[in-house]
Amino acid sequence: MAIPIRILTAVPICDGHDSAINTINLELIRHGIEVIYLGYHRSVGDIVRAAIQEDVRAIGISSYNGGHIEFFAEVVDLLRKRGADYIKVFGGGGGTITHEDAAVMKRRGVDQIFFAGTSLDDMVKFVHQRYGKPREKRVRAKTRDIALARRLTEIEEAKESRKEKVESKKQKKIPNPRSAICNSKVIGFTGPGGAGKTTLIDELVLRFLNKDRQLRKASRAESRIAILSHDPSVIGEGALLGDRATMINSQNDCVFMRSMATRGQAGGLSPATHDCLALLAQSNFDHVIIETVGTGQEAMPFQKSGIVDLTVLVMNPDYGSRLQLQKIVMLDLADIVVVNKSDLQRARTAHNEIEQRLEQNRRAQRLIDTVAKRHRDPGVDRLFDLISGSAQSRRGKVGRET
Ligand code: B12
Ligand SMILES: Nc1nc2c(ncn2[C@@H]2O[C@H](COP(=O)(O)OP(=O)(O)OP(=O)(O)O)[C@@H](O)[C@H]2O)c(=O)[nH]1
Ligand SMILES: [Mg+2]
Repeated sequence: MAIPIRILTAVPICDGHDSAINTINLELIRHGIEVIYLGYHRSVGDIVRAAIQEDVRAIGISSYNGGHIEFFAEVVDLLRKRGADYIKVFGGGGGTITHEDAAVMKRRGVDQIFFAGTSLDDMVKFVHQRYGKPREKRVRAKTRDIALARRLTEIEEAKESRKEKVESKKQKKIPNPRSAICNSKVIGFTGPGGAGKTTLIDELVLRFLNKDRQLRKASRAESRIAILSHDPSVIGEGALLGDRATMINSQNDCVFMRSMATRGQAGGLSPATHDCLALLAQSNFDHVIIETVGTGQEAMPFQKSGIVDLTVLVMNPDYGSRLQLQKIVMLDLADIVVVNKSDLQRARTAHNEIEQRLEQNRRAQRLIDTVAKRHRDPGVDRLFDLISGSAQSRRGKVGRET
């Protein structure tokens, strides 16, 4: 089975024309490519950081509002400065980018520009031919993020090409996430599709960064967070890895984010998750956050021994009725249950029903209501206090948090 090509796509700063790139993303995915979509209105720095962390083969930029000669060239230059000129740059922008502009852009290091009227087939063919070949032997990584990103790719590709025997030798060097040298706190987020997991994580990251800024003023110590985010895909097919487009605050030098496709594995994670998580947990991050894909009633994604310290189940108030709650296995296993979207009408009923369900477990689980899409939401503040360890010690029973 061929290893999927990973590509990052984005629209430049001050440009909201995302309709073209959405069409192109879909076509690439349909042809087996994994597309990490960063969204529109993105700076050169955000694009380059994301491309390095995701260890993509190339960056596809869609540009309509002018300034493309400078913007594309700045991306190429910053990749070079960061020691990542193995990542190539290509793109398009209808009739906005002229043939003369494209010639200048190519001279400044851009691989290819596509013009109005090019068929989607031709673009897909280009990506396969230019970026689908096996990588040349890589030179020594110039930064720790490049080294980490490559190691994650090696783990993922070894699983994919069934070289587990070779990989298992290397894996002996990767300790279990909970072993002594892994000092990161690993927090797992799971829950049904669209419950608000990504939005919530991004708000929590903002709080981590703000807290860190205050601490740094006092001690000058720098802390970093890692995020391992999952989106679904079937074996041999592409995937849209779109969490970066939602995680605005997490596009920050203090955050190392990696998007993974499940590549056919059921249950919310990828075949390579455990080993990638183990690697991140020993890579000097203070917190490692993992988000599963949207899961079903039977899912227990973190059950595999020792994978996370703390599990958070994010629920949508619209789960159905009390009967559905009886079937959700994670309600028995989660340390913290969040009723997100508590701005919605059914949220109060949902809170009461879930509270009663959790009381049956007789475990020290916490229940918190949040509105993740609202900035400075007090529910998210409470969740942050619990997760970051600054909250009071856990109560012995389910506590009402609102
Ligand atoms: C649709 C559109 C809009 C929509 C955008 C919807 C959306 N969410 O994307 C709306 C109506 C919102 C809009 C708004 C504006 N627009 Co407008 N818009 C267009 C329009 C008509 C089509 C662009 C498009 O999506 N084409 C469809 C794609 C699939 O086809 P294509 O462009 O031919 O691209 C081909 C290749 O280049 C390639 N390609 C494109 N990108 C990429 C990326 C990669 C990685 C690859 C491999 C290939 C590739 O794919 C296609 C293959 O055939 C163009 C005019 C035009 N005909 O180009 C103006 C145009 C881009 N808009 C323009 C302007 C000025 C604006 C506004 C500023 C208008 C205003 N005053 O408010 C705003 C700005 C919005 C913003 N926030 O940035 C100008 C830009 C002029 C300039 N550069 O100086 C244009 C050129 C119109 C014009 N002639 O004046 N716009
Ligand atoms: N009304 C409301 N909408 C929210 C809230 N939080 C998130 N959303 C919206 O819910 C939608 C899904 O949010 P995501 O954060 O992508 O949800 P997710 O659980 O990560 O989704 P998957 O990863 O696809 O399972 C987005 O449109 C958010 O803006 C909230 O508190 N209230
Ligand atoms: Mg998500």
